[in-house]
Amino acid sequence: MVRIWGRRAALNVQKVLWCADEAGIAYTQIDAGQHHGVVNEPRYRALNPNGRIPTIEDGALVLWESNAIVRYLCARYAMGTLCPKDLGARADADRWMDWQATTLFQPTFRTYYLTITRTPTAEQDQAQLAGLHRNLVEMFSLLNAHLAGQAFVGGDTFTMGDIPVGTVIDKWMRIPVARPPMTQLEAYYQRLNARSAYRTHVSGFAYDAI
Ligand SMILES: N[C@@H](CCC(=O)N[C@@H](CS)C(=O)NCC(=O)O)C(=O)O
Repeated sequence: MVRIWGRRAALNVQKVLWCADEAGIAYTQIDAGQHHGVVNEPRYRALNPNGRIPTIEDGALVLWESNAIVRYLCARYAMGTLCPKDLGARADADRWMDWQATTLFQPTFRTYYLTITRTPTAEQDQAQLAGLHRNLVEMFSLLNAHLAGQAFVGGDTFTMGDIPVGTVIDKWMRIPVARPPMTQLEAYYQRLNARSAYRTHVSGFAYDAI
């Protein structure tokens, strides 16, 4: 039984829970982070010295970093489906996972999202927000164009490559900000929402849930 540490509303934990359900993995989830505490306790720091969430335990294996966890779970429990066997297709999925972590999310989307949802309007830096919004529209336009003629980021089938970007798209689609129409991205969001694990672990939460 895999143990997944982290509060359910956290985007990086949502990736892992969504992935676990897609892969049909038996797991237990343990609340940690924010008001749940736990992350500063020595027993948690022994598992994850960053004091961040998520962390998983699978037998003797302890792993942190959400995208690494998603890669591991897919390779271990969903090889040939969520983790493509073909190395080119796998690298393509990896590419979108890395793009989510290093280009889309950190620092741009994370800063934008946290400002919109956690900072009182009077304290928001509107010039900074406008710049971040411009960058995000450029990035989502790139993905929108990529999705023309294909259902998922790696082609016609859902893979691990869809999981990190899927969690960010959910927040982007629901935060109360202006979004230029993006037909393919909107259709992709609907396709993700047709998956019960996505509704359970991602879009079923309030966009600003803590
Ligand atoms: N790069 C790490 C980031 C982990 C991270 O920052 N997680 C956030 C939640 S999404 C966290 O631990 N926040 C503090 C908390 O919830 O107590 C990953 O992808 O796992």
